[in-house]
Amino acid sequence: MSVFQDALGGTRLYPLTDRSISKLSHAAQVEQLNEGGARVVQLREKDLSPSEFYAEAVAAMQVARARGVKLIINDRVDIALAVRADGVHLGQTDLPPAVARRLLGREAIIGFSTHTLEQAIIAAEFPVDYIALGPIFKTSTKKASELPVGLVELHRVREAIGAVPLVAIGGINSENCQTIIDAGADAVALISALWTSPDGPAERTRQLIHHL
Ligand code: 3NM
Repeated sequence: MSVFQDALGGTRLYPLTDRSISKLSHAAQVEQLNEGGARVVQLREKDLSPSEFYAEAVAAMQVARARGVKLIINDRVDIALAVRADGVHLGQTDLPPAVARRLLGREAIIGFSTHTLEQAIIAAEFPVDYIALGPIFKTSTKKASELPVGLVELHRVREAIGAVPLVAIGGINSENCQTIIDAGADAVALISALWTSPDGPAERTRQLIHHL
């Protein structure tokens, strides 16, 4: 089993934090998500300064360690290193995965965002533990997101990247998540469907994990 699949702990849910939607600290979000059974969480932060994000990440790591949750830091290899996170999630314009691997070591979980079949094929040769593809559907959470890739392209990526774990992201919710798994994703990454759920994030996390 890959380190990423190991981190998922038998679930297919990969939740991301979002302070602006949830109105909670990253630490409180990790707590809520783990309350619902999440085993791995990505801290995604687009507004705080590095020093503020560092302080939030330290607090989130304390919660994660106490609860046995794996934490992946979005974009920032320096912060992942500084807080001894379990890994980093890189975008197309972040540090190259091979450089992050050199800095973080063999044990770190490294994920990489792709938005087309071509990018995913290239990414499959990189030293990454999973490839993310998105947005699968229309999303308003990511500023300047690319055009939706859809289920057919998701399936093509699945066929093209062999055994590399595949995470689908963008516009995924309780209604469409099963179609994503059926199209070949190993896990679904969600933001707004968790943090805007009328049932609350912990309960929605629980439902999704049970459902998938
Ligand atoms: N990355 P929601 S789409 C963070 O396409 C992110 O790589 C994307 O939020 C990509 O679940 C996206 O609310 C937003 O649609 C996901």
